[in-house]
Amino acid sequence: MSNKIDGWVAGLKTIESWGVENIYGIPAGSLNSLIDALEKEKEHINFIQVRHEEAGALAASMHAKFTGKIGVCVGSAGPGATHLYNGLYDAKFDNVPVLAILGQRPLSEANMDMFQEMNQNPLFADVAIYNRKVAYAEQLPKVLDEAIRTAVAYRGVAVVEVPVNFGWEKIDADKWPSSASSYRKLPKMLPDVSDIDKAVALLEKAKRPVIYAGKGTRGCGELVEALGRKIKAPVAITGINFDNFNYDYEGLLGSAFRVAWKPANEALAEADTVLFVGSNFPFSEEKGTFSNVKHFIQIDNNQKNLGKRHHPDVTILGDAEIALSKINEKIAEAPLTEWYQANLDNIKNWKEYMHQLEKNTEGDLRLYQVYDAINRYADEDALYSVDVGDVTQTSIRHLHMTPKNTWRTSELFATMGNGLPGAIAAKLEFKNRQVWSLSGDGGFAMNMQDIVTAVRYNLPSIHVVFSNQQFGFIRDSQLDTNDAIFGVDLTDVDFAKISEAQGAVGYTLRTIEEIDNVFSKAIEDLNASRVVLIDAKIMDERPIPVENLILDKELYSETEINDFKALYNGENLVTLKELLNA
Ligand SMILES: Cc1ncc(C[n+]2csc(CCOP(=O)(O)OP(=O)(O)O)c2C)c(N)n1
Ligand SMILES: [Mg+2]
Repeated sequence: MSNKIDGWVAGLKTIESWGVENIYGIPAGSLNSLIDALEKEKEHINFIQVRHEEAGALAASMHAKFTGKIGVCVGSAGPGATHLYNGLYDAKFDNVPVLAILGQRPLSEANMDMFQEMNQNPLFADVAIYNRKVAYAEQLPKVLDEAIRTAVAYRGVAVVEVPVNFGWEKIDADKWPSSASSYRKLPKMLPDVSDIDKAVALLEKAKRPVIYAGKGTRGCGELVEALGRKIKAPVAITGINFDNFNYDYEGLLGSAFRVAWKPANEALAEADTVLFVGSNFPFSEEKGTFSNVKHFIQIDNNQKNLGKRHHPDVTILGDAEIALSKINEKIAEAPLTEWYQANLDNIKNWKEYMHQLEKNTEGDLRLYQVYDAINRYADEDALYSVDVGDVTQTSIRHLHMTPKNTWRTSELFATMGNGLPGAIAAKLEFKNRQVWSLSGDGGFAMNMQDIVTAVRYNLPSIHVVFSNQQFGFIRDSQLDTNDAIFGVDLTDVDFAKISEAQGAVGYTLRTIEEIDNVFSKAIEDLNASRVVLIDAKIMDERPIPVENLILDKELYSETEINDFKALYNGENLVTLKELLNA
C-alpha cells in the first residue's frame, strides 16, 4: 500500500515546488486543514501570520513586484476572503502573479446558507484570471498547479477555493503534480526589421524627439540613456521606472502628469516625435499628454497595448531591449540641437530647485529634508516600499534612485496601505538589504496593525511616516476642483507610540535640527535588528503642482507667476519655452 498524506500537505508540496517560501494570512475554522498542513510542512514553507488579510494580500502582491515570483495569500470563508480584495486588485492592475487560497465550509455543508458560507467564486470573477473551487480531495494539488501555472504565465491573480474537509482527506503521497520544472519564460520577441527602419526614418527627421520609457525598459535603462544621448532626445519615464535610471542622468525628464517632474510635462507639450517604449501610461489621452505630438512610435511586446494610449504612426511589436538596440545600431548620431540643450538646461534647473528644497536648513520641518536624510542614510541598494498619496509623488522627485535601488508601489490600482506590507514582503526575501517603507499618515494608518508582524518575524526595517495631518493628495485635488476643502484633515496620531506598543522602536521627528540624531539612532537600531518607525511631523503643504504650472508668460500675468513662484519657493524656476526661445 502506498503512503498517504493529507490533501493539504500534498497541496503545499505542489505550491513549494514552484519556489514559494511564504504564505500570508490569518487562520480560521475554514482554513484549519491548511493550517494543520502548514504546521507539518513548516520546514519547507512559512506561514506568515498577518493581522489583517488585506495586509497579507498586499504583501503577496508586493512580493511579486519586488521579486518577480508568485506571491501567495489566504483568506478564510466569507470575511477573510473579502478582506483580500485590495491586494488582489493591486496584483491584477500591475500584472503580477498572485495565488489567493480561499477557505470554505466542508462540502457536506455546502449550499445551505451555512455560517460564513459565501458563494465566493462569483465575487472574484473580475479580479481573477483563474477562479475555481476544488471538486474533490485528490484534485487539490492538481488545481493548485493549474492555478499557479496560469497566474505565472498570464501574470495575474489565481483564486482557489478549498472546502476544509478536503485538506484532511488522505491521498497517495506521490499524487501531487507539479509542472514547475516545465515552466519556461517566453522567448524575447524579435521585432520586424521594416518597422525598425520606419522608426529610424521618423526619428532621424524629428526636430524635437522625446523617448518615453515605461517599465518594459526595466533592465535596459543604460541603453535608453545611450540612445537618448545619440539622437539628442531627452527621456521621459513612467513613475514606477525611476529605479531603472540614474538620478544623475542629465537627460532624465522624469515622469509626466501629476505624480511627475516639471521637465517631462514641458518637454512632452513641445515635442514633435515620441518614441513610446514598453508603457501603458494611463493618463496619455485623457490628459492630452501627446496632443501636440506629430509623430508617435510605439514599441511593445504585447499586441494588446499597441495603439491603446495614443495612435502610433509606427508600431514595433517586440522586446524593448532588442528593438532599442536595433534602432541604436541603425540610427545616425544627431548633432547637439537647441531642443536637446534647452531640455538639459531645464532638467538642471529643476534639479537645482529640488536640491534647494532638500538642503534648506531653515524654518519648520518639511518633507524635503526628510528625503534628504533618507538619501544620506540609506544604503545604495536599499529597497523602498512606497505608499499611495503625496508620498508617491514626492518619492519620485526626492529619492535619488539608481538601478541599484528597487522601489515598488501600488501603480495602477493605487491603493493606500501597501507600504508596510510591501516592506514586510521585501525584507522576507532580501535579508541582506536595507528595507524602508515610506507612507503618508493616511496610508500608514490603513495597515499599521502589521508593524507587529515585522517585529514577530524579525524583519528589521525602517518605516517613515510623513505626517502632515491631511489626506494631502486629495486635499490638493480639491483645491483644483471643489468649492471648499472638506473631509481631508486628519486628527494627529502618535505613530511612534503605536509602533512601540507593537514592539518596534518609535521616533517622532519634529524639527530640522533633530534629523541627524533621529536618523543615526534609527540606523543603529536597524543594525541591531530592530524594526524602527520615524513619525516625521512635517509641514502641511502642497508640493509644486507640475500638472498646473503658472509660469508661462504668454498665459499668465507677472503677478500670477510671481505668486506661484513665491508659494512654491520656485523663484529660480525657468520654463522650457523660455529656454527654447533664448
Ligand atoms: C484605499 C484607498 N482609499 C482612498 C484612496 C484615495 N486617495 C489617494 S491618495 C489619498 C490620500 C493619502 O493621504 P496620506 O496617506 O496621508 O498621504 P499624503 O497625500 O497626505 O502625503 C487618498 C485618500 C486610495 N488611493 N486608496
Ligand atoms: Mg497625509
